Amino acid sequence: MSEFSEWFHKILEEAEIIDIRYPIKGMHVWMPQGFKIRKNVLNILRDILDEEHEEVLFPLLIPEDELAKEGIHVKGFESEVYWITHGGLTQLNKKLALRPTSETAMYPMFSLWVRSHTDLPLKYYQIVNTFRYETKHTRPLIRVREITTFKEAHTMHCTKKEAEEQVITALELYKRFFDSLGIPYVITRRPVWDKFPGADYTMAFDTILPDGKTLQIGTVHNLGQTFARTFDITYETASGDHEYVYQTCYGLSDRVIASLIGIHGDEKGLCLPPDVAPYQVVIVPIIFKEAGEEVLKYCEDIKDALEKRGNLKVYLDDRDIRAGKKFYEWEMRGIPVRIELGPRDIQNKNMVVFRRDNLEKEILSLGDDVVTPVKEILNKIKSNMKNKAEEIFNQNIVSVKTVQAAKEHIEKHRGIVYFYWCGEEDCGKDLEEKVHVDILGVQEEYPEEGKCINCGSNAKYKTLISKTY
Ligand code: PR8
Repeated sequence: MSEFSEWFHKILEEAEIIDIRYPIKGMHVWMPQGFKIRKNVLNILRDILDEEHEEVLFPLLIPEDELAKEGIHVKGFESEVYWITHGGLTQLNKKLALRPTSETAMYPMFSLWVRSHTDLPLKYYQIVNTFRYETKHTRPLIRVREITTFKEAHTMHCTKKEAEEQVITALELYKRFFDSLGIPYVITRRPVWDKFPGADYTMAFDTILPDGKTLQIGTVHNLGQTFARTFDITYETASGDHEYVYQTCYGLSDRVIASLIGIHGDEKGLCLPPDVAPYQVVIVPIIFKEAGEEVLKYCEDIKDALEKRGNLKVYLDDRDIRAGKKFYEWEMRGIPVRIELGPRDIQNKNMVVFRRDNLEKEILSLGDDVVTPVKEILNKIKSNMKNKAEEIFNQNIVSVKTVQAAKEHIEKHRGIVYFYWCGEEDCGKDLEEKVHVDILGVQEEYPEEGKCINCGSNAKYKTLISKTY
């Protein structure tokens, strides 16, 4: 197990994010702290998506014949599908699949819903669990067999151009989402051999985890008309003709939370951006016998003000245990701000504010308004965390001129390496083998004259490679 992997497992357990001891491989239990983080992340995501999508909820089970209809799609998923064969003691005459994703659950229904060009565009999403019998090594939140937090959006459009524009829109929505969590990313177009089964092309977001391996944290697929033809999703044009719709779909998963934890965490444990932390502020009263009540009263007033006027989530930790133990616990759980308050602080009209992101203490005056300065600190924490993560991320992306240099760099430093490549599948696979990496994907077309780093023919793309999860 790598150092990061060990840290990650330990923190999931100690910070009570998930319990991985559930007796099915790749399926885990969300614990209260983890559930709160997950809920806050989903609130941000829903706010963004609700601006232009509508939320729906489809059944978990997909009839075998629907799943099998789209040939390329089913081929891509056949080794990963869980099947239900019995209802009680009765063998079902049609097997039912646990959805690995919901195209084949949704699109037969879409075919009933879409009638006219005036119905389009249609943009739906759902946040559900999906099941994939992953054969690669499973890892909590990173590669699971029950993806408990699968956000899938599905859109339909009249024209190819509109679907292409929707891909750009979806990328923008995801950028906003990841930016708000301070998760850095690169966006590439996946090579053809790695696109979503049935898609025309796939765009992907990848981030770098602390061990230098990249994690795909979101994908946007342009489905063209492939599924529309299979599931007969047509609309009537203004002139009365019938046309197939153009579709896109895009998804995110528990991996967002894995990267949130991995990227911002440190040797003390979790470090959470204020917007998703279960509490933004924890107040620890420093109580001595004689001044206990007065200190608690002050703490309660601060809590009240931060909650009511500041609209913040605050926890007053008045448990009868040592303050040092409380400090340790809340640091490990990544709560952004800790306020410490004892009799001497009250005398001096001060309170101590500890920042989890840089581990520094500031003294704030215990004046009329505690809300504004605490909110300012929370904003600073948010931008500091984002900047820090981006700085590290950018340091881990380098360009190389030769295959040998790519190999040496990846072996030594991991991270992302980029260069120029011809775009041919044979050459790409050869490269992957030589360097023991995956091609993440390509970015803008190569603008100047240049040669492919591997085969020497004309280079077409800026290409990113890495060791991947
Ligand atoms: C689609 N259909 O399904 P995608 N564990 C955790 N996260 C995972 C796993 C796993 N085993 N497998 C995939 N992901 C399309 C789009 C509806 C929505 C995450 O696309 O197969 C990855 O971050 O690319 C991936 O980008 C995302 O789910 C969507 O899965």
